[in-house]
Amino acid sequence: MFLDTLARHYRERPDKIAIELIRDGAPPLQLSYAQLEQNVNRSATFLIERGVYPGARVAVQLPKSLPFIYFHLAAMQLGAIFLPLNPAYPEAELRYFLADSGASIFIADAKDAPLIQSFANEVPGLQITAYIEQPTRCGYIGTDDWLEDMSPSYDLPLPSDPDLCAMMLYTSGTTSRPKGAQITHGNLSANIAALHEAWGWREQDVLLHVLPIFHVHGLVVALHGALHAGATAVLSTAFDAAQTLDLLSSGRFSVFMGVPTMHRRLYQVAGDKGCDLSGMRLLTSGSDRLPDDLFFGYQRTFNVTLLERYGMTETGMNLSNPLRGERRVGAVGMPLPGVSARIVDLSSGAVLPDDCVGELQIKGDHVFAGYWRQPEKTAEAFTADGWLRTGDLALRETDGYYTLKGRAKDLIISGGMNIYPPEVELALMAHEAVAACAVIGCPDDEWGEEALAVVVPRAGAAIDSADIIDFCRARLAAYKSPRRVLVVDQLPSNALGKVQKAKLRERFCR
Ligand code: MLC
Repeated sequence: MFLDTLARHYRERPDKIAIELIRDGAPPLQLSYAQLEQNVNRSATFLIERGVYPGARVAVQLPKSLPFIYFHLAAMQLGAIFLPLNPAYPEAELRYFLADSGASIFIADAKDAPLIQSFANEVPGLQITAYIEQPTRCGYIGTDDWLEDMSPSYDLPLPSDPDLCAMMLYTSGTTSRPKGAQITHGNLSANIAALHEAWGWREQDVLLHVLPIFHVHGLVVALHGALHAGATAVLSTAFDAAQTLDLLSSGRFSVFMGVPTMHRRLYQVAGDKGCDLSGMRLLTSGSDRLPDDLFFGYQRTFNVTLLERYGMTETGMNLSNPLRGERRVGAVGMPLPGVSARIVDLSSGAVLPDDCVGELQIKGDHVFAGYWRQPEKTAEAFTADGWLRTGDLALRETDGYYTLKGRAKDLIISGGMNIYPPEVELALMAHEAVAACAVIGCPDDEWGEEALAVVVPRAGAAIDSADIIDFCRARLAAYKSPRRVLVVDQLPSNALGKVQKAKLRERFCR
């Protein structure tokens, strides 16, 4: 399993750089595999001393930093369930995630301590809050009190049950509040082994890591990918297109992963001058559809062909264009090793032949174990014969390539982040001036889609767009809040009273 492979790297290449953290105004901080092991073990001791036991939920809301990685690996090592939280979540979301997961410990950035202390004792089950000082500034290699005080000796066996939950990633839904997707050790191992084989990961690889670290893309596909290979991951704490392009053109890196919004910014920064990145082994794009103009523009500008792949939180990666062979524009490739895919008619449930559009369904050891304490939602996510319904529409071409054709689920993807309209609509409905609302995604060159709120005011109430946006931002992370608000007298609905979002998109998306 992934942790066993990592333990082998700790032993076999102790001096090799596992992680390098790029810092503003200071030299990069380098961490060898031996130092990583030592600090992960110290962090495990820290957790044990605070009562963490196998199965406990360890919630962590830290910036992209070394302590985040230590606690991630330490929690999994202890058989606990790691729960990463986006640093952008406001109090209302934090309360929900902590309460729903039943986290017993919450590790957060010290700057947020006053806010967290103001509500922590109201969260059922939460026993311990621990604060880490300014992780982005120093990065911690045994120089910080909390780590130094901890023993690095650690002799508990690594988890051996593939069905044990390793981490929980919250995803929203089309009808409910966010649900915790339970990812097991077996899921992680199956997916990382498949990617290792398909993408030819090797020890010599140097990954430039610019993604957020609390999603499956940045955490599993990118970070685990590099660590599983015994390679080096160079972490930038935020994405800056000009800095990233400088780094990519330095010749040091072999692998880079991004979402289309990042790739578009890189391509715009490079401009007509371009930049030859053909020395790099692998540049991937995912988390949202890669537009055709970006695929070709990237080829012209950088002399490389992006490799597009398809995944989701509940599964990790499912399909990928080939490392060698045709990377087809507009296609998300073929099933990864160990992954089965099929296309199913949404109304009859019949499996469709090639070239027909239906729902993409997935099976394999990488598919998650269900939603945390939500058996009905878990049951809805799977067919009777055990296939995961992705909610994405796709077709399989006769030569085996899959192409996405739309969504059967109500979802907006903006800059690679999923925004679930029902969750935003729930927030909007709490506003006293809102009688009805619908949130739709409109195409946008930079973000892929942007969220637009269409709002019906209560009788006699006036809608102030800025106020509505601020209201949402107080309840939801900023990226989920609508960017525009439009006021209408009435929402179009069908005979069952369901809002016809397609009509709204036709009318309001420019
Ligand atoms: C930031 N903002 C966004 C946003 N990201 N709004 C909508 N959608 C987003 N994705 C907001 C900020 O809050 C800010 O608001 C304003 O937009 C401008 O911010 P910015 O500085 O331009 O944005 P930046 O910080 O540069 O972020 C853009 C980005 C980031 C593309 C780098 O969104 C990002 O890292 N995306 C990657 C997401 C990802 O890793 N997804 C993987 C999910 S896993 P204001 O008003 O406060 O200034 C998954 C499975 C799979 O999907 O297959 O991979």
